[in-house]
Amino acid sequence: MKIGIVCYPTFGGSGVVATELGLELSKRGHEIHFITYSQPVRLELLGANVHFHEVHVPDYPLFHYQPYELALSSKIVDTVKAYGIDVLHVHYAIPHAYAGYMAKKMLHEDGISLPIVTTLHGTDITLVGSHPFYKTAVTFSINKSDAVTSVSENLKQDTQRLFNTKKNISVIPNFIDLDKYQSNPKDCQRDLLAQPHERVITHISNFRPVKRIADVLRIFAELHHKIPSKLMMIGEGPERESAEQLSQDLNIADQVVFLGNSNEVNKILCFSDLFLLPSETESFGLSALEAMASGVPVISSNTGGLSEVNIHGVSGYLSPVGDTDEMTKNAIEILSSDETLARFKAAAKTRAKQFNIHTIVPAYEKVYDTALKNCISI
Ligand code: GMT
Repeated sequence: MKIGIVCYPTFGGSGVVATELGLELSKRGHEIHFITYSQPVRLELLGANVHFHEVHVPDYPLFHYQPYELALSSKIVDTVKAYGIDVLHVHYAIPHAYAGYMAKKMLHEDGISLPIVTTLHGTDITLVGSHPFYKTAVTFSINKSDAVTSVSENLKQDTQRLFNTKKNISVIPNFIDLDKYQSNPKDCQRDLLAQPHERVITHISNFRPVKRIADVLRIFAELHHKIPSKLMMIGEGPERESAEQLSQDLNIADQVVFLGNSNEVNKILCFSDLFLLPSETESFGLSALEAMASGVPVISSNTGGLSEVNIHGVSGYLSPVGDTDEMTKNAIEILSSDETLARFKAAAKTRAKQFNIHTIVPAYEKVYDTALKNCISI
């Protein structure tokens, strides 16, 4: 099958899922065409079966806002015509599902039918999409998609509730390439960042307010008094500066390492002992799954779809959003003895196997088949 993939090419979870999906589909014999404004960050290998088509938005002084959807929908039409794409898979509803629909309509004029599969990732529904400024167009784009998937049962329910839609939504969870997370001792250079007696705590995100970065630092500030440890903060975003300031204010700056964005989170997770994800909302929590695949237990909030990933008392613990006291207590419990830590590490790894890329990706292939068969005519 020839599959067009539209996504955000950045470090965000939706872009990572879209990229890993495209690469895996290409290994399964499909021809993949990424259509986006820059080469996706995890797309290192462009091969015969993987193509990248860049969307250019020329700067024009008349435009206060540059019309990205317009450029994207034109690029989709041109790419579909040039390469004979069978199905378009758009990741993140805004504005991709809308641009996809416009492309479908334009192609229809030329007698070409293009099924659109929309994958909802989280904030496109919970934070941005349901805002009154966008809601009408997002509802329309969801209803006009030939197939809709969401990354958790919780996100499916949120979508049905917030958008009052009867659209059938298939739940296909985030997935993981387990082979990438098998630690190779040569790549796993723990001693560069921590002393042998210290535990290593990690947080990975886009440092947006929804991640509650201050909670990460507060949990760490409490726990490091009881357990010598280091905190690895991976990612970039609007809260990074205030996080660095807070780590000074909490007197933990010497124990916290801000590493910025990384393409190789597996090389840090391989020596981590605990992962912190106290988000305000989280449709799935791909970073928690990446941690678990590396055998790192997760202390998370009990919000959104996190309970579909992290199992309380098994792969880690879940607590109410903002309850940093309980999160700290649970973190200390996991880290206080080598035996308990080893038990949680093993259970986290076992849990991650449920989300093996090789078992989840075929579910997308089925959705493409269904969308092709039932393509809504315009
Ligand atoms: O905020 C992020 O984590 C980025 C965001 C995105 O859209 O790129 O991630 C969302 O999609 C991921 C992949 O499906 C999910 O694992 C994340 O939980 C989800 N983020 C939120 O819901 C906040």
